[in-house]
Amino acid sequence: MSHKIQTLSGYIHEYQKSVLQPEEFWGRVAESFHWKKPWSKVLDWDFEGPDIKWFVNGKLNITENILDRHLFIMGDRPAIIWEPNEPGEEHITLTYKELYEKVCQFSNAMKAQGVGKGDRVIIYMPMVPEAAIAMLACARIGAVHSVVFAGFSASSLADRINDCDAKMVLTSDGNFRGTKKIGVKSVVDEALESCSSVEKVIVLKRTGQDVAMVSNRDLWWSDVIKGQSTECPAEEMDAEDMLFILYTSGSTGKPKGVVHTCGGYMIYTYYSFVNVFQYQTGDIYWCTADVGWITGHSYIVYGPLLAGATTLMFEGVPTYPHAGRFWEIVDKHKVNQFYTAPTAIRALEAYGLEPIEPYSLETLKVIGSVGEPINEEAWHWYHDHIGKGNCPLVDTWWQTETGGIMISALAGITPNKPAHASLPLPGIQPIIVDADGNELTGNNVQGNLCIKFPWPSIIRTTYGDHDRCKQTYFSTYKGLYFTGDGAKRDHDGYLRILGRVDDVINVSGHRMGTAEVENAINEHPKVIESAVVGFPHDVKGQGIYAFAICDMEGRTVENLSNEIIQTVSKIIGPIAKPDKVQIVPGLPKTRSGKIMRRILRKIAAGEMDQLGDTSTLLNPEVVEAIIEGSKK
Ligand code: 7RM
Repeated sequence: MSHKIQTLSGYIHEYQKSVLQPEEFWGRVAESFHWKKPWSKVLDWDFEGPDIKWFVNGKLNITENILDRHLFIMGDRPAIIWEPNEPGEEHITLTYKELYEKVCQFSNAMKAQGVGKGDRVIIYMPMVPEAAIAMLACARIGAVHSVVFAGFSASSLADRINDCDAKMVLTSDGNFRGTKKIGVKSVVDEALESCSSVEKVIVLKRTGQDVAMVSNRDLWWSDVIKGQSTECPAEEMDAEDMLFILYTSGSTGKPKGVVHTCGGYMIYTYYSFVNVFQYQTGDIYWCTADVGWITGHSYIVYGPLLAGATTLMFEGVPTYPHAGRFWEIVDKHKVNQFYTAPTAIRALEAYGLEPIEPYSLETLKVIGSVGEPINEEAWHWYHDHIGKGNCPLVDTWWQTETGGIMISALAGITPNKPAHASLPLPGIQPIIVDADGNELTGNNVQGNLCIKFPWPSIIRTTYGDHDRCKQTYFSTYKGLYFTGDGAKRDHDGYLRILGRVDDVINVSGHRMGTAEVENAINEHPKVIESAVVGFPHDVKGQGIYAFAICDMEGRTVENLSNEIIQTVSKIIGPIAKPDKVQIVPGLPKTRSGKIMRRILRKIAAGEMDQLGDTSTLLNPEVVEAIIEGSKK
């Protein structure tokens, strides 16, 4: 089964076919998968609804395409290599056959605990093989998984559990990250105080730390799998049945549950994986993301395993026990494709070249970047010092909502251009529009990035609130999917992503809604009003800058700032902590009472000379005071 593009002219040819005859194009890719029943129509769509169906009436189970299909030819090949946090601990290799057995066994265990097709299961786990096993076991029995990044707070976890009415939570006692041992089960316990839908919690023993087990609710992983068969029939799923929900931040307060379905997601994650990374049988592929993010779903678990690849999972952090850990792992496991985030590159760059020197990195063939725009300087460092100047660097642009990589070079096939995601994958039809939605054709244009035709892994809905999906993505410009990103098509016709044009901040590749952070800050009893903006940050890409009007009675600026930071950490999680909190006497507002974030963004960036006209503000005098305060 190969749909791998081999040459530049092959790319051009495939791209044209995919645009002129999309149904024929995707039908042909889908034919090489195992379907329990064939589809009656490749695509039914309407962006108004939105109502998008791929492989209509087709029946399948994604795990049959990941596991059963690979058993005979490559049952003994490694599927997952797991590298633990401690370099001294043995790594684990699971062959396709072993993965098959573990997934089936855990599927049976979940069924025995009352989980069935359509039930929602929360996975709140560290980066251990069982996290992938849990995802696949859900998919095997038709349960809908929702992985929540194990760094989120109890209240963020509770919001997600309640939003999707989850019946079960899969978790671990704790999590090793660098020098730290972090409680995980304790966070679940706290979250469940405000959740009534959860019937069972299954706990994997990882750190061995003490946990409280609630009787009739909490069970050990090792106990529930005891005596369970290592064979489990794969549930028949409609192509449009839900595969998973993944919560992501947007420009309004509450994270939304992005829904992906079985058929289209399977086809597109496979297709994009083999083409972008030019994966060859036997290669060792490593993506450093966490399974709590979409990158972990599509390019640690589903895409690679659908392709029969060997995917490496790393439990730890880039700087433990030393800043060369990534490179040590590349050499140790002979990694061929390495996929990481610009923030990790910039953080490691700060340690200089010394940590790289002991390692040859000679097995690398392809290096990749994802999560935020990669600045030219970081691009060159990554390309020269990690790729040694001879690995194509794929700058992959995509989103939780797109399910898979949309704009990227195909490694070694289409041209590499620093800081440019470059060209759309076959089947992807991006356009740049002006503020009124007019398409800007030709080169040297800049505007908002939209997609004008569906692709198989496009978002189907936002869980429990279809109108929110419509409003967020399909209403800004009629007949188009709006990405929320700005983009430029340069003089050569390559696309460069310029970052968000909405109220979303991208901190180290993690999306944070400004409203979400403001809501958390406003929970502090001393805060009267707040406004949050992003500002340029050397390592994180963007940092979080919070302006807050507060009642200062009984507080110093310093202790109140710290309390605000702690409040955000408690409510959302440490990843949302503001880098800077400024207590202000007022916030700049329009006459209709809207906060002028544009002005706050300029102040946060230190661009005081570019504030523009502030005279039309309701309270222009406050701007001076904020500028003064920002210099402290
Ligand atoms: C995969 C992922 C999506 C947002 C997206 C962009 C930004 C991601 C790139 C990028 C420039 C890239 N999903 N983004 N990749 N910007 N170049 N290669 O990150 O849902 O968490 O974030 O991330 O703004 O809209 S995500």
